[in-house]
Amino acid sequence: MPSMTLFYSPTSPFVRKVMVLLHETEQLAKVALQEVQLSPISPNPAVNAANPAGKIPALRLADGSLLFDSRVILEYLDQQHDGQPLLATSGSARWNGLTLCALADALLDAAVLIRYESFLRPADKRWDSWLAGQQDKIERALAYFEQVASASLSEHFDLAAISLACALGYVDLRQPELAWRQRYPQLAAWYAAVSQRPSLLATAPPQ
Ligand code: GSF
Repeated sequence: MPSMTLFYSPTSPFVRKVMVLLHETEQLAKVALQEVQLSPISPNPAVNAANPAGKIPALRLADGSLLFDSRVILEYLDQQHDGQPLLATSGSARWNGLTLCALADALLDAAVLIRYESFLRPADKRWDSWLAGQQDKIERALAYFEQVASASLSEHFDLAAISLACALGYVDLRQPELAWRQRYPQLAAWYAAVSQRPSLLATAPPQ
């Protein structure tokens, strides 16, 4: 019987991070999924009641309390299993891991904002310079991950790796024309390898 409830959508890359962690740490049975639909222009009342920011994921715990956003939920769930922690609990490994998580989320934020700007916003109100600024953030983040790919990403499929894999999956879904693999071959090799993990295969977004 699940003790927690996750506000969920199969297409949300931020929710996917949580689902991948649940797979990796064998905690799926603890969490019931409450599927919701939302966007910044069609908010969801149940989500707004759970998270004032009106965003998913949000996680309701057994005692009724609520956690958000995805990074907080990942850290919480990482402390609820007996396996090897997916984020170091102290020292420079922890700060480095959290920094890589933050950059992966920044990459994903930029990709989601581009999606909203180019899909939701009326065509006559779109702002090319703003879109270009978001695209530059994606490019700089990819270049950074290319540099650290072999040193920081290879050893362990940790919270940073989960966050980055979900961000790259979303970029592939929404910007297939970006062809980032040609420019970032080490990152591409890393992603090709981790993409075969059951946790990522099971949570791939519907096309
Ligand atoms: C971002 C969540 C988010 O943007 C986190 O949880 O890490 N910093 C937050 N979620 C999107 C759905 S998605 O693109 O995964 C969302 O809920 N958007 C609705 C809105 O009103 O922005």
